[in-house]
Amino acid sequence: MRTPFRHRSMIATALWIAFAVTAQAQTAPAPAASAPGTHEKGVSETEMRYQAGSSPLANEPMYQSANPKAPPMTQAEFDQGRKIYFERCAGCHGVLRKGATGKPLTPDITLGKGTDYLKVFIAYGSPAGMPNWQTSGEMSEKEVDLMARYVQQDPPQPPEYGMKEMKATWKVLVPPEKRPKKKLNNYNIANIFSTTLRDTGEVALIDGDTKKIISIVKTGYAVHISRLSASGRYIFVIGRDAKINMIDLWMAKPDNVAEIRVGLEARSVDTSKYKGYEDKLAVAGTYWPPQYVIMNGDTLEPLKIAGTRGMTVDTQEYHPEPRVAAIVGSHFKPEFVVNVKETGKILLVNYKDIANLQVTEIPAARFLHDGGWDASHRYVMMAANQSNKIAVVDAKEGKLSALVDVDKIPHPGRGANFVHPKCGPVWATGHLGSEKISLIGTDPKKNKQHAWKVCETLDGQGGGNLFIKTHPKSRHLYVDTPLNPEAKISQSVAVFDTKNLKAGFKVLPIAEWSGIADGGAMRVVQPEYNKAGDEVWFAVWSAKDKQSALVVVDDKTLKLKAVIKDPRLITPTGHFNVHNTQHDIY
Ligand code: DHE
Repeated sequence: MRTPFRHRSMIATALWIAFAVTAQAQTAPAPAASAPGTHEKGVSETEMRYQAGSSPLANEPMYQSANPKAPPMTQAEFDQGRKIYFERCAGCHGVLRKGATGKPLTPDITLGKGTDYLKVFIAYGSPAGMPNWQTSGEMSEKEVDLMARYVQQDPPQPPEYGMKEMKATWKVLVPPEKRPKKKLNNYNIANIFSTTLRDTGEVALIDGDTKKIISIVKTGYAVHISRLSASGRYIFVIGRDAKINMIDLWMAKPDNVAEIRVGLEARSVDTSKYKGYEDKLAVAGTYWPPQYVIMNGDTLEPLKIAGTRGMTVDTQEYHPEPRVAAIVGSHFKPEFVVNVKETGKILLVNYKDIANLQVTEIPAARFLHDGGWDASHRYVMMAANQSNKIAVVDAKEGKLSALVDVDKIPHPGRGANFVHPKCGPVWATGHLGSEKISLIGTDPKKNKQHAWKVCETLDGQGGGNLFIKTHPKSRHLYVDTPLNPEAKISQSVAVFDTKNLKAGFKVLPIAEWSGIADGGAMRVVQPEYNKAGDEVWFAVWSAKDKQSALVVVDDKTLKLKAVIKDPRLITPTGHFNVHNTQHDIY
């Protein structure tokens, strides 16, 4: 049965689930069972909840400035308010409370509203998407009163983080000259998977051939993604605390060879992929401070930091904290493609001459989040999720090719490329806010009439999709729905036959196949192919104290092939195949 978010209560439940998902790594209590159910506008709130995950900034010391007009607060109350703010509110309202996907909450606005008004607002929420923190049981009456007073104080600013701070955390654990001169293990490293173990701050390196865990490597807090060096030798892992670990796959037992903390909060890392620059540079973007840093690809030595504060793409107003979201390395030029979320700009950062850094600023749309390459690797497709658009950038010409309207809250991960029977090559995205899957034509030469247009829209199982995947050797397209409020949908995936899209989708009950009896949520996340493109791996993401697993599906038969279970596989989420990630195959 096809189940989009048809009912308000489902949307509301999804919001709470999404919140629980993002907050899982933190100490925040589980959301109350009762869903808010008070929001009329609805679906875009899913993303609000999704973004409302706890920030590592909650633990940063910040200065309390006394605003004589604001209601008094003791230092202890202020510190508690700050902690709650960064655990619950900053993801939407911004670190400096200037507004992001949520409304601004600066004293010039909040003081005029007053404590009583703010208390009602926080307790009961609003139709525009503010959650009902008190009536949902998420905050006590006392906490609501505290937060109503807190948001009238001057927003404390987390510290900046520059070269000095980066260098102080930078460690080369094994210098390049002491590293192996050749591969010292027998692993087929192109088919290793790096699996995020979100809540333990580790990645599991898994041998894709034998399905055995090679090693568990310590990384940053609430670790987020893994990316590969151009040669496929090094894995770069970034945590939400902006810690990067560089793992050498040539070692007898692959392990960390360098690490650095590049800021206070981050999500993205990538490497130089252009010919002649293979393994030379790495780049990471931070949520706080709003900046990106180019590093030596061998050692992680920070070389150049560039800030992203500036004007928004549409109203051309100053934004003090535009976060850096996805970054990809171009194959066409010595450039990194950097998404700046709040200003809605895509930067093409040319790394040929780092001292005289040349940056091309492409106007896209606000709230750029994730995205990836088309099959030719010439066009990069980036989701401006709150704008319901996909921005297409021509990496060869350095220009915006199109802004394509799609459905509610596109969330492609890196997307999926295949050849459509009518439209030629297409790139696909699913949506957090609906069951739709948009297929966008990507061939302006031979299929011009379909290029940069939605050529077909498929109906998937339901909203709450995060990742979609296919492989050049496969005829299947897998669509997960981990944030769907219905367990049946969040615990399974839809699979389409790309040669016969009209047939609709089949449902694979991945969580059931894992054989886990009591995993709690058991969300099925992120399809990822092996190197050969004949297996697809899924994470069955359970609570921290429950059993999780990886489930491997035979792509030809769509039957269960293997289940990987191990007490060390705690909260697996993303998993990244070395070969496919190295070559941007998706
Ligand atoms: Fe992610 C990619 C940000 C929550 C799993 N996530 C990304 C990227 C960004 C991002 C900017 C793109 C990185 C790139 O390509 O360089 N993610 C955020 C958030 O801000 C958000 C919404 C809230 C938060 O507090 O972090 C968030 N993400 C999550 C989750 O809750 C997920 C499902 C589980 C987890 O591990 O935390 C999650 N995000 C992922 C994964 C990718 C990702 C698996 C990589 C997808 C890919 O195919 O490349």
